[in-house]
Amino acid sequence: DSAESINTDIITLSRFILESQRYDAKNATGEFSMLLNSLQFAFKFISQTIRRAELVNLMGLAGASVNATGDQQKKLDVLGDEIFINAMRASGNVKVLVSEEQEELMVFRHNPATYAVCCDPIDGSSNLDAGVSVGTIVSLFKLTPGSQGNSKDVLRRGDDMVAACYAMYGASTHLMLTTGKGVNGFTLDTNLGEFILTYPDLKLPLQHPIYSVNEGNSVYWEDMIQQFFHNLKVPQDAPNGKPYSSRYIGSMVADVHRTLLYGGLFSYPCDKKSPKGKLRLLYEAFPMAFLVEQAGGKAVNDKGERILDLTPENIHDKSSIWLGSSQDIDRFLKHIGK
Ligand code: P6P
Repeated sequence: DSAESINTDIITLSRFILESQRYDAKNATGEFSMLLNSLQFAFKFISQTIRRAELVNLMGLAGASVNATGDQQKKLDVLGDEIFINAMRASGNVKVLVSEEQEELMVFRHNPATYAVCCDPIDGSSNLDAGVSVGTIVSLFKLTPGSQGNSKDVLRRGDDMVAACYAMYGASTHLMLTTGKGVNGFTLDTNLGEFILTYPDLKLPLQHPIYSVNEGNSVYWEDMIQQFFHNLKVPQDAPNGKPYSSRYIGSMVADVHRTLLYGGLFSYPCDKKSPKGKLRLLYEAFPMAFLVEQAGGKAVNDKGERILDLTPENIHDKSSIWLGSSQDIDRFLKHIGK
């Protein structure tokens, strides 16, 4: 680059958090900055591990490769989980951790810890071998006074979340983050090893003619849902008389990322195979609903209930989900009479 074209005042994630903490001077304990630094370390490490895996064939291919000592190479989702757990334990301020890869809730006996973290360390990992973008999804709750370090710290209403984010490991590594004051997006500069602010105060379009759903499930949907998607495809019924385009990657982070940037509608409805839905409430639906709402969109379930009004009974509870541009979600709500 010629000298004048280099931006010499880049905003890294660390600087962004410090500046936002400074505005919240009243409760700027630095705890949140510390936790976010541990989170971003985990995202960088997972990102690098995934990219290296494609070279050293770490991926869980059929008859998984074995290393020199002959022991079974770990699949990437197990590696991602270990990386994430170690980073959260080392942060010193996480007491409770829920992971999609761990049947039981994990408790770290730090004191004083401040946060409970729920995560899907590598969401969409079944697509990894095909080089499809995958990601890490995280929801954060602040411990309530008198917390005993158990499931009560996370079996809470979605609105109790203090932050949510995902890292998407695609052509670049992107991080979308909300702390309840809008959504900001960052892109990993691998030379600097820093996440750089690239999507300040992101807002998704009010409406966009894209729907994203696994149509392979359509015979298992209830009629009302089949009719809704049919109407999006029939020109005279479709909004503005033009049929919607279908875009489905099958990796939630990638489908939601596209929805945040372009708008439209993403859905995983309940069906006869998955009567409670497929996606998990605590570490898929909740964080994505928080991000989409903060970007000006909406997130509801098949019954039209707001996702962030729900409370899980168990840490791996599932939910149907419809999220995206507010006018597209309103069209669904109207269709079901809400
Ligand atoms: P289906 C990936 O396995 C995942 O958990 C999400 O990332 C994705 O949105 C969904 O499941 C895809 O499910 O049934 O369409 O393959």
